[in-house]
Amino acid sequence: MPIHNSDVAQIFNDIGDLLEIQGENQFRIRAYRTAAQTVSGLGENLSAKVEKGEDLSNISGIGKDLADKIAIVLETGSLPMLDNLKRKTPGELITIMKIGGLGGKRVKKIYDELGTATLDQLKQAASAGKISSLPGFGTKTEQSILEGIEQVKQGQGRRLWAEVEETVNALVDYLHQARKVKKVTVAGSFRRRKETVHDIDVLATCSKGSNIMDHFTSFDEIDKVVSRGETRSTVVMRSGLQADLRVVPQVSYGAALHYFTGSKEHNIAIRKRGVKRGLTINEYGVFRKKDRVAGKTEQEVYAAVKLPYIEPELRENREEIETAEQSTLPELIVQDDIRGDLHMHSVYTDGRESIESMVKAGRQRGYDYVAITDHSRHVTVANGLDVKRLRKEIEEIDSLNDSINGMHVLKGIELDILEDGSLDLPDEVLKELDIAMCSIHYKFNLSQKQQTERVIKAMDNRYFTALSHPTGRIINDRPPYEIDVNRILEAAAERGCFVEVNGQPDRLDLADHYCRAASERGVKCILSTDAHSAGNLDFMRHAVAQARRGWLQADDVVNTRTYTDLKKILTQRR
Ligand code: DGT
Ligand code: CA
Ligand code: ZN
Repeated sequence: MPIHNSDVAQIFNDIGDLLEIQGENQFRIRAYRTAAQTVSGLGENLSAKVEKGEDLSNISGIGKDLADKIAIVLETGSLPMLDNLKRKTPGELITIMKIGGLGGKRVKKIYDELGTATLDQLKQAASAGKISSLPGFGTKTEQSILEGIEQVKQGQGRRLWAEVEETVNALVDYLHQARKVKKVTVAGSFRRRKETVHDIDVLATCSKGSNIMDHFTSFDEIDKVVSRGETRSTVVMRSGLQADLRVVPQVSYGAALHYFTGSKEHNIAIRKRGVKRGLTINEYGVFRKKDRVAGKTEQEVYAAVKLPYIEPELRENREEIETAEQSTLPELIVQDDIRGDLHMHSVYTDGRESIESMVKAGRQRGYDYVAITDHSRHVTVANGLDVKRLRKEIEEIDSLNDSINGMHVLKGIELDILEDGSLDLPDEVLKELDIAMCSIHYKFNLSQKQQTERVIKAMDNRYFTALSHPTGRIINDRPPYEIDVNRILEAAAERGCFVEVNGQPDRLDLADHYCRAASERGVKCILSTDAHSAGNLDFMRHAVAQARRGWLQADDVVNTRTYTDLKKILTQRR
C-alpha cells in the first residue's frame, strides 16, 4: 500500500499535538511540526526517494532520528511512538483536539482546569459557561467549541485542502487507469479551492464496457465501500476522507460538472436565472420543455443563461452572477503572474536552508526576486535576529547579490509587532532593509480595540511594509485573534501599507472575503509562502488560489511587479 507524504505529515502533526497535550517542551513539539511541514512541502514522494536509495536524513530539517521514523512509517504505515502517545492521552482528548479552533495547548489548559476528558464533559462545561470563565477564553471560543463538538460527533470534520490533495491526485490517477475511461474530474469544494473540504466529488465519463465502478471500489487506498451503484458509489478512504464517484453521460458532462462543482448557493441562483428564461437546469443538462439545449460543457450552461464563464473559485453566490452579467468579472490572478516570493526564512533563524539554497530554489521557480525575511529577536524560540546578527545577514545578502546574475535578493525581516505597537528592531537597522513583513506572534488575547490599535500604531512606522498573516488564525487549530480587519485595511490604505496573503496551507491568511475587501479599498496584497524550506516555495499556489477566491487580479498584488517597479513601490513610504 503506497504511503503518501501527507500520511507521514499527519503522523508527525498528531505527535506534535499529543506532545502539546502532554505539556512537552516547545522545541520538541516544533521539531515534529516542522518535520510535518517539510515532508508535505517536499514535492517529491518519500517512498520514491527511498526506492532510489536516497538517505532521508539528507533532507534539511530531517535528522537521523526523524529519518528512521519516516522509514518505519513507510514500511508499516504507522509509528509505535504515536501509538504510545495515544495510549498515554486521557479520555477523548485526541478527538477533542480535532475540534476546529482548539489545538493541543488549549485542550490541555481546559483539561487541566476543568478535568474535561470526554466530548460530553466538555459539552457540559461549555454549556454551563465554565470555559468562558477561564482566563484567555471568551464566549466566542465557548460557542465555537459547542459547534465543534456537534460537528465532530457527526463526523463532519473538514480537512485542509492541501492535506487531501495528494490522496485526491492518487485517486484521479488511479481512475484514469480504468478500462475505457474518458474524463475524470474532481468537482465540489476541492475544485472551488475552498480552504477546507468535507468530502470529494469525482465525475467521470467513459464509453460502453468500462469497468470504472469495479475499478473504483477496489482501490487499495479505500478503507470501506459505503455504497455501490451503476452510476454512483461512495467510499471512505484510508485517511477517513469520503469520496463519491459519479459516472455521467458525455452529453451531460458540463451540466454535471457545473452542478457538482457548486456551490449549492451558486447553483440555485443559476437555476433561478434558467427558470426566468423558461429553462430547467439540473445535473443532466439544460432543458427547454423536453429538449436538451445545452449541457456538454460548462460554458454552454452559462451561455444558456446569458452569462460568460465563471471561474470555480468565484462560485459562492457572492455577487459573481451579477458581476458576470455586467461583464465586469475580475481577470483572476494566475501563478504565472507571480515574479517573486517576499516572505521566507533561512538557517539564520528557523528556516532549514541557507540563503543561497533558498535563492536557488526561487530561481528554479522562474522568479526575478526573493526576499529573505528571518525572524526578529523577540521570537526567541525561532532564534530571532538582533541588530548584530541581522547586519551579518545583510552583509551576506549584499555579497550574494554581487555574485549572481538575473536574480535579486531583497534584504528583509519578519518583524515582530510588540505589545505596545512598537517594532522589534530600531529604525537605524530597518532602514538598511528593503522590506519588513510585520507580524504578531504573542499577546493574542488583547481586546479587539487594543489589538487593532497595536497594529495601526505599528503601521505608523515608515519601515512597516506589510502586515503578515494578518489575523493569526491556524485553520482547524487556532481562531483568529480579535482584530478589526476593516479598520486595519482602512489604516493600511491611508498609509500605503500592504497586507499579506500567507500561503501556508493551514494559514491562508488573509481569508478570501478579506482579500476582496482589501482590493476594494485599494490595499495591495503580497502573496507569499513564509517558506521554512526550499520545497515550501511551492505553497505559492495556495496563496494564489486564496487570492483568486478573493477576486484578486495581478494588479492587486505587489509581487507581480517587475523588480524595478517593486523597488519603487517598496520605497514610496520612506
Ligand atoms: P464540502 O463537501 O462540504 O466541502 O462542499 P461541497 O461544495 O463539495 O458540497 P457537497 O459535497 O455537499 O456537494 C457537492 C456539490 O453538489 C455542491 O457544491 C453543489 C451540489 N449540490 C449538493 N446538494 C445540492 C442541492 O441540494 N442543490 C443544488 N443545487 N446543488 C447541490
Ligand atoms: Ca464535497
Ligand atoms: Zn515567517
